[in-house]
Amino acid sequence: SGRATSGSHPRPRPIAGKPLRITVLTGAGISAESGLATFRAVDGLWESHRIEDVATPEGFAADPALVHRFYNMRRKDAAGAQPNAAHLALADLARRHDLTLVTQNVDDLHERAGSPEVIHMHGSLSGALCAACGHRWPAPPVMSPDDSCPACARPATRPDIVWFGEMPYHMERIWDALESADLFAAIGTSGNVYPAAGFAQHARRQGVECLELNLEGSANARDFHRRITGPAGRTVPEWVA
Ligand code: BJW
Repeated sequence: SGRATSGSHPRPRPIAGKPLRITVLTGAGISAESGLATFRAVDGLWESHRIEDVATPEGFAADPALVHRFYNMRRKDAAGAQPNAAHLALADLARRHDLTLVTQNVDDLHERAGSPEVIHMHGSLSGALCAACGHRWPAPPVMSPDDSCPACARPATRPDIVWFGEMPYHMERIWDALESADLFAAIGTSGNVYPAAGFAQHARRQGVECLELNLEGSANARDFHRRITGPAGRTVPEWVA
């Protein structure tokens, strides 16, 4: 698959005045220009720990303080970041089309850009979850393993994040939105982590046009009909214009 040239991609123009049904999946690449690190850009390490060691239930069980430190840092970084032109363009797209916005990101930059509804399939930095009773509540800026659950009082708090081996959230709604879309677009995601990495193949099999916006071809690039190559802060506003 070569570089897609601008002008050859399907623009989300209304057909006969009717808005299109568009399902968008975003990944870490859309927040890169807001200054938030992607997962696989460097070597997937954080303080010499493999991402798989801090983003798994087993990693949390082995060293909850380490995992909380990782997410406390991420929460602070996200709070200090601003939405970029790509987040703003997707908020604008929702005003003109029937958009289902699914993100793998745990930051809130889509919400702060004005997107009316965001499906956080991998959870959110703004949520706390009790590993003992399943109660959810808004996360404080800094969490610790000693924090007790407001519902059951047990010290079993964790970030409300979907780790490896856990079931991503809202999957039924997401499969429905993929199947009923006119267009599926994946923005800034490397196509390494399932089930999100399988969305394009799933949509394509239902006859849905699939478009990728990325700096480079993703691991599942062949599942897309087209690619727009470049930084999301430029390509997404151009695409939705
Ligand atoms: C730019 C840019 C710019 C840079 N402009 N672009 C086969 C089928 C199904 C599942 C599996 C399977 N094989 C293995 C699994 C299990 C596993 C998995 O997929 N493993 C793989 C590593 C193989 N999946 C799971 O465990 C998932 N759960 C699941 O499958 O449940 C089913 C089940 C459960 C139980 C029993 C039975 C079945 C859960 C996955 C949870 C992922 N969690 C993480 C961490 C938590 C969130 C957090 O801490 O933030 O989510 S992992 C991490 O990767 C994070 C991300 O959301 C996710 C995806 O990363 P993303 O967004 O793609 O980022 P990068 O860094 O990889 O890529 C950035 C991209 O942007 C690059 O392409 C750049 O080029 C681009 N870019 N700058 C545009 N400016």
